[in-house]
Amino acid sequence: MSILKSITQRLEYFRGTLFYIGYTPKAYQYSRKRDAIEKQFPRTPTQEPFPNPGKLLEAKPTPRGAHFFFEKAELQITYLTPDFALVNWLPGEPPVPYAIARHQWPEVDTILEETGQSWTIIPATSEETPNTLKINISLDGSLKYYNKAGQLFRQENPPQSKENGWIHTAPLRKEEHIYGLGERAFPLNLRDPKDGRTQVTYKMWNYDAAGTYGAGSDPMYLCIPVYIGIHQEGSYLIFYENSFEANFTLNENAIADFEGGSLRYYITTGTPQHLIERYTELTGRSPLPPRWALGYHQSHWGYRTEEAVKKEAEDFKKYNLPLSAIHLDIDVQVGFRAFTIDPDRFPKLPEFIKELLDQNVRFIAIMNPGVKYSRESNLFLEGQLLNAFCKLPNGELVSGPVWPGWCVFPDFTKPTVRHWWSRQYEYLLDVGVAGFWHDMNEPAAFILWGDRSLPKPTQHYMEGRGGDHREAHNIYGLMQAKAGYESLRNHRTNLRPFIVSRAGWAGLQRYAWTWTGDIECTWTALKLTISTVTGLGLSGIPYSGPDTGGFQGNPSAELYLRWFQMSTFLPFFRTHSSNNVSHRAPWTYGEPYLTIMRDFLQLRYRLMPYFYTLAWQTSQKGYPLVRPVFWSDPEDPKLWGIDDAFLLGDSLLVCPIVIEGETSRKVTLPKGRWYNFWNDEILESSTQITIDAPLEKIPIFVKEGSIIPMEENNELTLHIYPCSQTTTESFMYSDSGDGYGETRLDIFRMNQNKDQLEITWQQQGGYPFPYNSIRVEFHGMEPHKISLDGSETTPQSKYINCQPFEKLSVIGE
Ligand code: NBV
Repeated sequence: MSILKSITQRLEYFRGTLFYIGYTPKAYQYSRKRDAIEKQFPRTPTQEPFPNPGKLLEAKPTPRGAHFFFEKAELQITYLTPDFALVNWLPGEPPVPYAIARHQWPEVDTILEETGQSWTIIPATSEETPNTLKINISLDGSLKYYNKAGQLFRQENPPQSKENGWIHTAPLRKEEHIYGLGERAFPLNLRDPKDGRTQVTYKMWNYDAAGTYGAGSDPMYLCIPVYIGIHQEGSYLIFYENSFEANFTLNENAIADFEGGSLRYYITTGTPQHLIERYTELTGRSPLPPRWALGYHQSHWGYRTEEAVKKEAEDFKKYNLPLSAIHLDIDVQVGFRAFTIDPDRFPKLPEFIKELLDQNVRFIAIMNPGVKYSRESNLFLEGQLLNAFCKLPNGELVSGPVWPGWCVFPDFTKPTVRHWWSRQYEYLLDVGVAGFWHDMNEPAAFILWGDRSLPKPTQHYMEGRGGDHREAHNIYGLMQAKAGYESLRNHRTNLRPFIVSRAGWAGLQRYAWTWTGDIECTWTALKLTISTVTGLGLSGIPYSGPDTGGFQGNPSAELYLRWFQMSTFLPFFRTHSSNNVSHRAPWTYGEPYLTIMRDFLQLRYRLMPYFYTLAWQTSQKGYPLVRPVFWSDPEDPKLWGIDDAFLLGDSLLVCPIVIEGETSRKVTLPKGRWYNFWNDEILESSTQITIDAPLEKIPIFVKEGSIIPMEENNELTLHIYPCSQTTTESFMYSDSGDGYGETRLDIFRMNQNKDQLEITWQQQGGYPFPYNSIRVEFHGMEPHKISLDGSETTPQSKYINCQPFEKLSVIGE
């Protein structure tokens, strides 16, 4: 590195550090104040604690389940579907249903039977019902869950009630793997911390991992009390509808220890696909994003002026790099205040945004929820009139230091506040801002010690039923996202909303994407991104991605390149970096890195029809775009622990390089045959194989039977990867890319019939076919004779050009 560069980096770091130090006195004052408030308003018990519910006294059938009366507690079991039940232990105040998207479910008949020392409840279904859930209730309050095959897939001990909250213990099997819990900086299997510990306690408390975090940091910004368990006797999902702070300990038991609220959880069983489908049926699915959002986003905490943003967009053009959006961080604001963009530094914002848009680049604006506590701030005055800000039980405003200085915090659990907040986005939408980036919304405040959020006794409206920050904290970001989403949806009705939110809770997927926050700039962090993004997907959040290259620090050229190669296949593909590190973009490190990154970036854009079809599938079924490797064969225990590779959809297996200096890596292929994406070599499912990965490649495999749609210059290429025997189905979803107009689904069926490969093509929907020409490219075979809707051709190469067809047959070898 040149001496000049090194000096510049040091100066940048120094400037960034000074920036933080400036907040120290306020952070000190706030930490003391918060502690004093928590002492002044101590918590009162909400219930009589008991170590167990006592003996079962009575069981009564109810319309879709049963009600059990124990000496000290009651248990209500309600079936939503024959394989999905709500288990509710009383006493306990019901939660405000912030997570829940679906409230009405079709009738389910159940049968309650006394079976010796226990009761059993089973749905009354016909043989054809694919999945069922049978629950056995013992006289002491322990529960056992069985699937349709009669396998016992989960057991729970009698719950224990505390003065506030509950402890729920479920013995785990030795081989059981656990995934989910929202955003975690741990291996995918949360039971395997891989750092010498035999157990980990994961905290449910959205937390600003301020500045930088790495493997093993906990909690993180976005916690969700949902997990998937998988073992030899099946798999299941459990979601606790409780937003209070909690500790989830995973050792030989899974222990969920809640600081408040009721013990209320949903449980279902089936394949991972089925679990996610059910969970997102309950908590909602991500609407289809605008197509551009699946492109590349560039960001840096450091673009201060119009010139800086302009230069960035121009450089992307200059280097022939596609770009979909630029994110503007807090330094474009006036005094770091929400909903401001400095008119002096952006003197012609609407024209400038239009200019960017003409180049297909969107403008995304950041926003923090804290409102500057000052009569100089209009937002503060408006909020005061509306009684919008969080208060203490004695009516005093809650204030804490954030970027603008002392801030007050809108209570997003109040509908009028959400509505008021929603209106603030409108003028920025009119100016042309395409989407919003919600930061610091755990909510976060600056501290020197203790918790980085609001004092626990802070009062919240909670849709009228009242509550304090202990319950509202984890849903704060979720409700801010709702306000933002509804604003974009209602004010700009012809375009789809785009919001990326750092914090959230169960159901965030209905409103926003997320990114994995201030991740450190290391190889371990690169690898960690795979488990964090995959784990979020298994918690119902399908759109996420990291700050490519890491947030805090300057990655080596190799680290940035390897990270970039991985991010090419993640739903949210963005480079972002802190204000005290060097600007980072694909050209930063010169050649050969620039050319390689350009190739990957172009591949990402060529894959757009594949990504967009996955996005459509997510909106229909809730499946994450990025899936764990075991998704393709959940019955193979060899796959359960893999977290250095991932599936993008069902067809692509992506194996990033996660170790410095490596130019090959080991890969485990799930069952079936897989094509090496780079050279079409066909590989059988295997234990581990070693695959070359020179700097310009990472191993990628395509599952046999796949048809991968790719696009370039208005030409569609259908990449055909023949299957050995079976019939497969592939889809391609298209529409205008934004808005709510006509849609179209192209359905391809591939069938291998002895030496003949047949592909049929059907179309649904009114959107016209969006390509000028089509190329069909065959992989792993030499086509000798092709019949296209009856007319025969002899191809000269591995591809043909054609128009949409109904049936294509190929003879080849
Ligand atoms: O707004 C500045 C940063 C932002 O760049 C980053 O992405 C967020 O995660 N923000 C955090 C606040 C400051 C963090 C030290």
